[in-house]
Amino acid sequence: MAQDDNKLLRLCSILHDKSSVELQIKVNSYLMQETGSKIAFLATVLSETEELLIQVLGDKVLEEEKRFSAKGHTVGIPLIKNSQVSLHDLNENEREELQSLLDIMPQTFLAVPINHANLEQVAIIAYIVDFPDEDEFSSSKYTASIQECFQYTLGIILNTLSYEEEKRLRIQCQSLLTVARNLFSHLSDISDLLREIMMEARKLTQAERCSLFLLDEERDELVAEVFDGIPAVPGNENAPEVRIAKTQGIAGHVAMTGELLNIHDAYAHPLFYKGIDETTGFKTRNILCIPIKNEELVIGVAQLCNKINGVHFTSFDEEIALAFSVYCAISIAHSLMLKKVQDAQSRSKLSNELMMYHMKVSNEDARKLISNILPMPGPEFAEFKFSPRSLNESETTHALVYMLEDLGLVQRWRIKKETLARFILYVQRGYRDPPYHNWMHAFSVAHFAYLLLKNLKLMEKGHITELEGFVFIVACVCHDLDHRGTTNSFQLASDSVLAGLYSSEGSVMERHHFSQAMCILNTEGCNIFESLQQAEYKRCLDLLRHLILATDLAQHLRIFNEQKKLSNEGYDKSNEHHRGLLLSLLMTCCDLSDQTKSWSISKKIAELIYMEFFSQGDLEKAMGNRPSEMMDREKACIPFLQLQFLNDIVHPLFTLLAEMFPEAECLVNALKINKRCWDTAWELYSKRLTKASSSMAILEDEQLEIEVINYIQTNEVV
Ligand code: 7OY
Ligand code: ZN
Repeated sequence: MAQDDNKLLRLCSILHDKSSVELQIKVNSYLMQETGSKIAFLATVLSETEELLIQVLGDKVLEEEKRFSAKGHTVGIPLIKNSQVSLHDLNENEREELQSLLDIMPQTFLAVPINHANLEQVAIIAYIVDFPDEDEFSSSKYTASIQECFQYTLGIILNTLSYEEEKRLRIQCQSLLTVARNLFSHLSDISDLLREIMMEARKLTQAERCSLFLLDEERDELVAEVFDGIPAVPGNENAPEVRIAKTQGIAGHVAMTGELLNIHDAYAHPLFYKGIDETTGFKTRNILCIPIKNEELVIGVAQLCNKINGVHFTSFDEEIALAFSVYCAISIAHSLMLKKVQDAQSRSKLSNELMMYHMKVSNEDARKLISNILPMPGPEFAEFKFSPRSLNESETTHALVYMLEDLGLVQRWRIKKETLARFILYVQRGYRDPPYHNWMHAFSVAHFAYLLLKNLKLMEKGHITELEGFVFIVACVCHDLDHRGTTNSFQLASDSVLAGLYSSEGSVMERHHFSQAMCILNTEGCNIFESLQQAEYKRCLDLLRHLILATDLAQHLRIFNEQKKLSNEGYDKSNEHHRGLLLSLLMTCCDLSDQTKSWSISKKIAELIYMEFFSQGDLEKAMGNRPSEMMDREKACIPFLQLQFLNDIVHPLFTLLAEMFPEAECLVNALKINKRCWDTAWELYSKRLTKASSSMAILEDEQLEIEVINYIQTNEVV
C-alpha cells in the first residue's frame, strides 16, 4: 500500500499546469497501470444538458471530442443508475455501442461514477477496459483503487475543466464584444464592418475561409459582400463581383429555407457545387452555412469553410456562428437606416437651400433699414394708448430698430446694426399671412414689450436685467414664427409634421416658433447675440426658449397661481426663478395686449381671430371631426365668447400686472371698457335671438356700432 501511495502522490505532483486533455492522459495511464487494463478513460458530466463529454481514450486525444446524451448511450448508464456498471450489466446492443467507441470488443469492462466531494451529484465517470478478471472479488478491488485515485485527483481535474470552459466562454464573449464595439466605430463603412465580423467568426470557429452573401431581391441572387475573407468591391476589376443564383448550391438552399446547414463532407453533399473549387483550385472539405435574418426574413447568408484541426464544424461552432449572424443582421439594418437618415438630411438641406435662396435678404434691403437716422415712428409711440397696428408694414421694421435703440439695448449689447437689420427682415419673412397670426401681430406684441419696459421702467428699477429686457423684445417678435393659423390641438388631430416632431413634449407650435427663431439666428449674418460672452449667450437662448414657450396659453394657466404669489408674497428681483415667472407673465400680457387698446381695435382683432378660428373649424369638419364651439361658424356666439375670454383670462392677467405695477392700472381700465362694449353687443345679440346666417354678422351690424358708441358717450369714457 505504501508503494501505491507513492505512485498516487507522484501522479498528483505532476498534475499541475496541464490542460485537461494532458491531465486525462496522465490519469488514464495511472489507472491503466494500477488496474492492468488496456484502456482507461474518463467522461465529464455536463449537468446542465445531462451530457457526457469524452476527450481522451487511454493516451489518445480524440480528433474531435465526443458528446453523448446520458440517456442515449451506453457510457451514460452509470449516471442514470447512479451505480457502477460492468460488462455483465450490458446487453448486446450496448456492448456494440462500446465497441464502436473503442474500436475493440471489450472482454472486461467497469464504469465507476465519481461524486463531487460533499455532493450526491456525479462529477465524472471513470471507465476501465480489458483488465485481468481473476476472481469475483477483483471488481471491488478495482473500484477501490479507482475511487482512491479520484479522492486525490478529482479536485484538480474539475478545476482544470471548469477553467478551460471559462476561458473558452471568455474568448467567445471578448470576440462578441469586439464585434459590438466595431458596430459603432465602423458604422459608416458596412463592408469593413461585415468583414470584421466574419473574420472574428472565422477565428472563433477555426475556419479556413469565410464568406458573406447578401440577397439581391431584384435579381433573386446572392451577392458576395465578403468573399474568402476579403471585402468584395463591386466594379473593382481585381475582385470581380461574385453572384450566385438564389436557388443554387448550399448558400442558395440556406437562403431559401432559412435553416442552418452544417455539412461534414462537402463533396458528398448533393447540393454542393464544385464549379468554384475547380476554377480556384481550393478544396472544400466541410461547410457551415448560416442564414442572416431580419425578423423572419432572410437577408443574407454567411458561410464558413474547412474546420482547421478538425473533421467538421461542431455544434459549438454552430452556436457561435448564429451569434455572429445576429450581429451581421444588426449591422446591415443599421447601415440601411443610416443611409436613409443621411439621404433625408441631404434632401432637407437641399430644400432649405432652395428656400433660403428665394428668401434671401439682400444687403441693400438691410442697409436701407438702418441708413436713416430714425425719427420717432409717431407721436405717443411710447404710450400705452398707442396702437402699433396703425403703422404700415414698412414702418414696422424701422420702428423695431427704433425701440431697441431707444431702450439703449443696441449699444449695451454691441449689436451690429447690419446684423440687427438682417435679423429683423428674416423674422418678418418668417411669418405667413393668416388673418391674425401674422407679422403685424408679432410686431404689436413686441411693441407692447417696449411699452412695458419703458413705462414700468423694468430695467432701470432692476425688476429684470438688461439682458432679459433685450431677450424679452426678441422673444416677442419671434414668438409666433411660421404660425399656420391653426392651434396646438389641431396639429395633434391632423397628425401634422409638427405634431410628429413635438407632440410628446407638448406646446407643439411654440416649440416650432422657437426652432424657427434658432434657424434665423444661425443664418449667416443674422446672429444678434454674437457679441455676447459664452455664459450670456447660453442664458439668452435658454431665456428665449422659456419666453416663447410661455406664450402657450395652456402654460400660462399652469403657472398663473405661482405668478400670483409674486404679488402676494413679494417679488425678489435677485431670484432668477422669480424673474422667469414675471417675464412669462409679461409675455402673456404682450400677446393679449390688443384687448387693452380701443374698442374698435378689440372688435377688429375679434374679427381676425374668428376668421382664423372658423377656417380651422371648416378644416376640422372636412376631416370628419367636430370643431369646438368657438371654431364653429354655425355655433359660435362671438360677443359671449369674447366676454368669457376677457373675464376668465385677460382681466385676471392685467389685474395681477396692475397689482405689481400700479402704472399698468390704465390697461385694466381700457379692458373694462371693452368688456362693457362686448356686454352691450351680447345684449343686442340676445335681443335678436335669431341665429344669424353668419356668426360674424354681429361685428358688421350697424345697430351694434350705434348702441356701443352711445354707451361709450353716455359713460363719458372717451
Ligand atoms: N384676443 C382674443 C386671442 C379672442 C389678443 C390665440 C385662444 C380664445 C378664446 C380661450 C382661448 C383662446 C378663448 C387673442 C387676443 C389668440 C386667444 C389663443 C386668442 N380674443 N381670442 N383672442 N387664444 O386660444 F375663450 F388664438 F392665439 Cl375666445
Ligand atoms: Zn401670439
